[in-house]
Amino acid sequence: MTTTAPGTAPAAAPAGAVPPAPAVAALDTPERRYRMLRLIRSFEERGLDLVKSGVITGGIHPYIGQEAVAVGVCAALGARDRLASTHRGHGHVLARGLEPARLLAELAGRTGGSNRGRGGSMHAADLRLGILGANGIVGAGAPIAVGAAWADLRAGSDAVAVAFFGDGALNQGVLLESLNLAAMWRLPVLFVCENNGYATTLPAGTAVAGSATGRAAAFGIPAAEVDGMDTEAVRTAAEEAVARARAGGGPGFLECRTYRFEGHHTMERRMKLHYRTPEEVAAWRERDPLPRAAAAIGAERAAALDAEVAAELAAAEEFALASPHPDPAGAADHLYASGLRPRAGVVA
Ligand SMILES: Cc1ncc(C[n+]2csc(CCOP(=O)(O)OP(=O)(O)O)c2C)c(N)n1
Ligand SMILES: [Mg+2]
Repeated sequence: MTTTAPGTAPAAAPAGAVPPAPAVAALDTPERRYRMLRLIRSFEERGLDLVKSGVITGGIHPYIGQEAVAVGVCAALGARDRLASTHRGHGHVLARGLEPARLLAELAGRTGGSNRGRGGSMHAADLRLGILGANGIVGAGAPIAVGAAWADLRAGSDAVAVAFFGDGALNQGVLLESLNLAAMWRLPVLFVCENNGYATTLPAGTAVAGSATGRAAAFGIPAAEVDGMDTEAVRTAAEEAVARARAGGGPGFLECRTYRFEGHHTMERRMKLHYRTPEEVAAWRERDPLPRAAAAIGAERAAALDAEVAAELAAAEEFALASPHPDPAGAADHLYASGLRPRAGVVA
């Protein structure tokens, strides 16, 4: 696996062919990090349109507002590292290097998608990039990352595995079990809690006893609270935790305080829910990570990168929408690993 600058269009592979291995996104400069923030933001904004127009069915959980977490954490990773994502996972997989064309094709259920159109938004994966998958089960990425870290450690690799999860996972037993195993076995895992203040409509303040970092501390895992609207603050904290884990120092935990500017899910737009005040949303929008990152590279450079991203996304959409839907006759394909024998008594 190589690391190259983002922005390359996916090669048009013939139907059924395995596309070439994509490159882990290089996020090693402020310009590249800004570009990725913009790519995720614009991808999600276009995603909202495509849900509205019915091109993406089933809806999405928009990541808009939280981009600094995905970009800051992925900037701290190396080519062999892995990540387990969440139901709000587009930012994570894009920041890792999944081509927007293949993610969009996946969201639209097309064969050119990362999962051949069979997974959709909440299952986007690419094992060649170490993306172990988005995940519709709250907290379920944590044991997957722990398992990956354990396997890599046993194989003699120095890879680190990241588990992203929201504040809603803080009360899931599986997260606590994962923290325990990671600490007991000194596994190279970085637990990243994206605390956006709400689990669907439930405010974290009314649901989470104690604190996120307190849970990590209970297992002896070093934990830090980070401004999740500041890409550079997230990156610095993630680099420190990743370096420690890679050197055999065991797991780390970051609580990134962030906010989603959109609803929990695109369905929410039609539901007229009132669980956040307009003032609260406006106050967090003031802390948007994009203008901050743009200021660091200068307005002119940021505008040039915005134009580059717009062109990349237009090409991505063209690729995704030209890609066919899977043949319904193959609906049962890939459900079982090949070579498995049928269970006794089951007629093949
Ligand atoms: C185990 C489990 N319980 C409940 C749900 C339903 N559900 C989907 S998203 C969500 C809220 C998750 O909140 P959080 O973890 O804070 O992530 P956020 O949506 O804020 O990114 C819930 C309860 C689920 N998918 N899985
Ligand atoms: Mg949340």
